[in-house]
Amino acid sequence: ARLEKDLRQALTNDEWRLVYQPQVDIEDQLTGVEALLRWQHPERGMVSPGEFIPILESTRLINDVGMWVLETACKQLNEWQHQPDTAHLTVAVNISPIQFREDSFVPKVKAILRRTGAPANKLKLEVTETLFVESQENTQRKMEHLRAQGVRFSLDDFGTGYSSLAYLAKLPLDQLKIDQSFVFKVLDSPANAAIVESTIALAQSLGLSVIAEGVETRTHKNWLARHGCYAFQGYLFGRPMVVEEIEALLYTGV
Ligand code: G
Ligand code: G
Ligand code: MN
Ligand code: NA
Repeated sequence: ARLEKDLRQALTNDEWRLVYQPQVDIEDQLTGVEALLRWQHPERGMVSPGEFIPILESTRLINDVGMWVLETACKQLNEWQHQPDTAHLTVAVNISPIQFREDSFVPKVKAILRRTGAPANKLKLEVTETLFVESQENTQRKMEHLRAQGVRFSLDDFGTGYSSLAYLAKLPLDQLKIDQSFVFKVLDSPANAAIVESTIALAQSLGLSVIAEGVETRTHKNWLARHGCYAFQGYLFGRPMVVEEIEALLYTGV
């Protein structure tokens, strides 16, 4: 209850922060970032999302906080697009199904794009399979609307949900994100390796790009590249960090 009360005040108290985790290509060059939310609590210090996202969702506070995240990420995109060294960078933002299902979601995203001047085609929304379990037609319509504006969709935690694969044929996705739980085990579990190989093949045959998260070692990266995955995110390239550290990577390399 205390946590919920504090969460209700976090927005007005200016306690939300975004950190950014690098996404790189086969040559370890920075191609973009994933924006990750942190709560700078006056007494508890940095609180991680595992502790507060469920509460934000059950109280629907996720709607306002999620819009703060999008707006902050889009302001960053707008700053980056005006400098030659950063103009190519994409920003991925996690979207809770609760937030996506709001009637006002699409108009709000469009308003944020307009207000911030961010290039829509550099914005990637990370959604999860849970979103596709119910009201598929509504979901499809909303995704198509945003896709028509240039916004891209990446399917987070791929393979960890319970939904069928039928939605893959219908929804305007751009990318599958291989979940870290599969990536961690590719070297020692043949079953996991098979799942990752099949995911890469599935993405290729559907014309989607594929990115692996949770890449912690050079050996993991090389295995993934050998099997046709050429985009990566994980501690090998960098932890979630502040904007200044992301920009420094462009000059020093990861
Ligand atoms: O930041 P960290 O790597 O600890 O993230 C833990 C979980 O919190 C991940 O599943 C991530 O998707 C989720 N998460 C992080 N930031 C956001 C956000 O801004 N919105 C939503 N809905 N989830 C987030
Ligand atoms: O569910 P989502 O993909 O949004 O979760 C991102 C989460 O994964 C964040 O909490 C981030 O800190 C974490 N993460 C990113 N890269 C790595 C990694 O290489 N190893 C581990 N253990 N966690 C990672
Ligand atoms: Mn994510
Ligand atoms: Na994930």
